[in-house]
Amino acid sequence: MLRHIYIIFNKNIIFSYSYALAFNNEQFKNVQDLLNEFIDLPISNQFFHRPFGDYQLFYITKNNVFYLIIADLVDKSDYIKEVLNKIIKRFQNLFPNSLEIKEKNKEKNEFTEFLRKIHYELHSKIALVGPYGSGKTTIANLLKLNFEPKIFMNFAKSYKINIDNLYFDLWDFQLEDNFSPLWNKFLSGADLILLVFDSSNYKIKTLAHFINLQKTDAKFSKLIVLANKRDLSEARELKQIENEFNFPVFGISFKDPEIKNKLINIISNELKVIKEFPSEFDDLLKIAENEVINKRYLDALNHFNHLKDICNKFQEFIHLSTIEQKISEIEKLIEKEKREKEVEKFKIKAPEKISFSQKVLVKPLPPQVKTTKIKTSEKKPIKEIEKKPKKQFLKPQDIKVNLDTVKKDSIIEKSFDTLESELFYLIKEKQGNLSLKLCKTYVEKLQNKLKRSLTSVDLNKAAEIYLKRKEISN
Ligand SMILES: Nc1nc2c(ncn2[C@@H]2O[C@H](COP(=O)(O)OP(=O)(O)O)[C@@H](O)[C@H]2O)c(=O)[nH]1
Ligand SMILES: [Mg+2]
Repeated sequence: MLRHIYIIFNKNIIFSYSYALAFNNEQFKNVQDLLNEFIDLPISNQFFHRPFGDYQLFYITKNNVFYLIIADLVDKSDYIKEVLNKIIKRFQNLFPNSLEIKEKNKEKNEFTEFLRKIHYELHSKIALVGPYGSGKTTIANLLKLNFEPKIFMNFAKSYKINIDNLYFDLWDFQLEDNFSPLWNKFLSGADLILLVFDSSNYKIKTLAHFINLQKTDAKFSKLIVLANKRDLSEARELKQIENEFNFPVFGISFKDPEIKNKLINIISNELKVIKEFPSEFDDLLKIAENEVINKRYLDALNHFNHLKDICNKFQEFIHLSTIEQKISEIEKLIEKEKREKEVEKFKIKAPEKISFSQKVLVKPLPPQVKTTKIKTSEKKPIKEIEKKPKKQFLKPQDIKVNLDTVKKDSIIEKSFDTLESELFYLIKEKQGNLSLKLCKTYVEKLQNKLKRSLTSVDLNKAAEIYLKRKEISN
């Protein structure tokens, strides 16, 4: 059966669709690594196929767009190739420019609808197998939808059934012969085999025969064993039957009012059919993004982690990388906020008003001496041309401030009240720790040694030297 469809353009997944689970995130990264080489240097219009782990990869590049289908090992490349061609045709038709798939919602829905139909038309097969009288036809009648069954000569009938919104053909064997040679044909190409036996009356030899059929003629088909008629074999522990039979089994009974849901669940889990993707995903994404805008980073982180879990659960890798990137950005912002708060705590705040207890006398500066250029021809004594300078006053228009530079500088430069708090912050930034008091002593010693006021470069060096010494002493 089909599991995932990916459409990749310019190395980005521009569309993905999932029917059932296959690779988890880690495994999918390996798939991408494997295919990247091909995506980088594609051989256009050629269909490729290869097994990978428990599944198969089918892919082709057409008009620079890379199409990938992940399907089961049991699937045959002839019909998957046909499916792929149909998908490409419809995709090109709906989105002449590939990236339009991200914007054209109506067409995207049409495309998704078409992909559901593709699965329906594939007639993915589930085969009911087991001894005559074990309850196969009873199961088929319980699950079948109101469709005309298909009849295959005299030996098989198939019914449409629905498992978590996906359609399957459920095949029921019609002959009363446990060892008929037609069983091989009946099993062929099944995605899943349901081996049913009467838990109140069975022969190990007959069951071994059916298990053997699966091993030899349908080795890529999944197998579930159903111990039916548990109402008649209640007295025996299921474990006891399993041990005797040497196979894990699900006990079921038609006397159980929940039998239909129970059977659908067993089949759905085995095939890993994807339950409906949460419709609130897009809303949750918007909420999470809003939390970032409003700087509520912890809430944003919680939301994004929840979205990441949904993506992983549903293997929706198209969103996963952006969400992971968002999470790492938010984690950095949280870390930064934490650091800033810590520095804030240790910052020495300047008093709001500065008052002086003593009168401060300010001496005027000596008047500036104005000199005029002396022409060499006029050999007048210097003293003569020295005039007493006039008093000069600044007028408002003399003061020009370039607001742009003022703004830029104040953004770039961190303002620190004291040199020691700057040093404290620098050491903290380099993952070290030195108390403000010791920072002050350090700054004073340095000033004494250098006999000048310290620059940011000096402080940076001082922080580095301190950390290096600490590292050596450790
Ligand atoms: N007591 C009991 N009878 C069942 C159960 N399931 C099926 N049967 C009966 O077993 C008989 C054979 O079932 P059928 O579906 O025709 O078996 P098939 O030959 O494997 O298709 C029928 O009379 C069913 O009503 C069950 O869970 N409990
Ligand atoms: Mg029958």
